[in-house]
Amino acid sequence: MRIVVLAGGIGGARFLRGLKQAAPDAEITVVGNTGDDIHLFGLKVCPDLDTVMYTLGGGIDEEKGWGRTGETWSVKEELAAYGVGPDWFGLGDRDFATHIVRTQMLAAGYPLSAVTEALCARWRPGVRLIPMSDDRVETHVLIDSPDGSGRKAVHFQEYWVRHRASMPAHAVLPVGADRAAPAPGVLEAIGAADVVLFPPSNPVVSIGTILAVPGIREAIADAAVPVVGLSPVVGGAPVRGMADKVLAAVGVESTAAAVARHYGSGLLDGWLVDTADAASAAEVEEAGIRCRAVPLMMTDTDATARMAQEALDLAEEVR
Ligand code: GDP
Ligand code: FO1
Ligand code: CA
Repeated sequence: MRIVVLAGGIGGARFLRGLKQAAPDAEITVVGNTGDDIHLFGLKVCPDLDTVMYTLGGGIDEEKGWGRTGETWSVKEELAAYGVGPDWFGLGDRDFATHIVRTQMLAAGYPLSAVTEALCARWRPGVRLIPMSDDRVETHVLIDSPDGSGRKAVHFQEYWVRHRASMPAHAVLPVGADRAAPAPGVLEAIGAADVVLFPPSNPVVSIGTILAVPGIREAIADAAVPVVGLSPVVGGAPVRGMADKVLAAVGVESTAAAVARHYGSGLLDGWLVDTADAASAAEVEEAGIRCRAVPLMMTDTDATARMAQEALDLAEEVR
């Protein structure tokens, strides 16, 4: 079975670990979000691609959900000693190696998709990881200027990590998306898929950004195969992180049903909500999307595998 998964970082990566266990013989292609990418210290950092690669390759810092396990911070300390910032983004010594190799290969002319393939040759994630685009896309967020002089756009990472999304986001801007092309293999993988899954990733800055690349949303909408998603919102709040802030920016309520309606029946054939939100299944069905209420907490790989199996079962039901 060929499965295509649109993934952001932590939520998508953890879901993929369960999917691999639920469907060990499936050929899984992951279309990774690159809107979180940031250039720091002359290096290109790809947080969501690295989180998927490290998580599935066994190198992730499990507690944080990002970065490398067994990390040290000497380079970060030395940069701070030079007064060279930013100091709010935690890049560890092991992680720096990934960004050095990536930047070196990009400078040699390799596209990001080829670089990602080369990095995955070491990590062997057990899925094919393709960036959504080889073109530069960076999500920015419109906030009120702290000095009250109006509004300004800051890089997503500055909003998310430096400011911990502590202020309202007035708009989320995937800069460059409109001029970006799907990376080689993305449209082909979607066209050849037996099922497309939207994991419980951030609907705005992870899956939304991937769908903002011209051609990708259309390919999925046109795909004559089931598209099934899992809600990242349970009981009226994101399970983890601040997705509610960016959902509000795009006028979407933080409920499982609102997220399903946001994707729409033009994209989604099926939607899994947590048992806590079973009452909202009727609302999702009214939107023309088949809905099931199942446990959606990724407490461990077995629980996640059960969620993934539920999604695959729902796909067969709507096929
Ligand atoms: P990020 O790029 O690191 O933010 O990761 P993703 O965008 O891939 O996923 C983040 C989303 O995962 C958050 O909005 C969370 O609500 C969601 N999430 C995290 N853990 C769980 C879980 O156990 N169950 C569900 N349903 N969603 C989760
Ligand atoms: N997230 C944080 O909350 N704090 C950090 O210092 C941080 C550093 C970091 C370094 C490399 C990397 O690949 C990811 C990193 N993340 C960090 C996660 C990153 O900000 C993710 O993009 C967000 O968590 C949401 O996608
Ligand atoms: Ca992300």
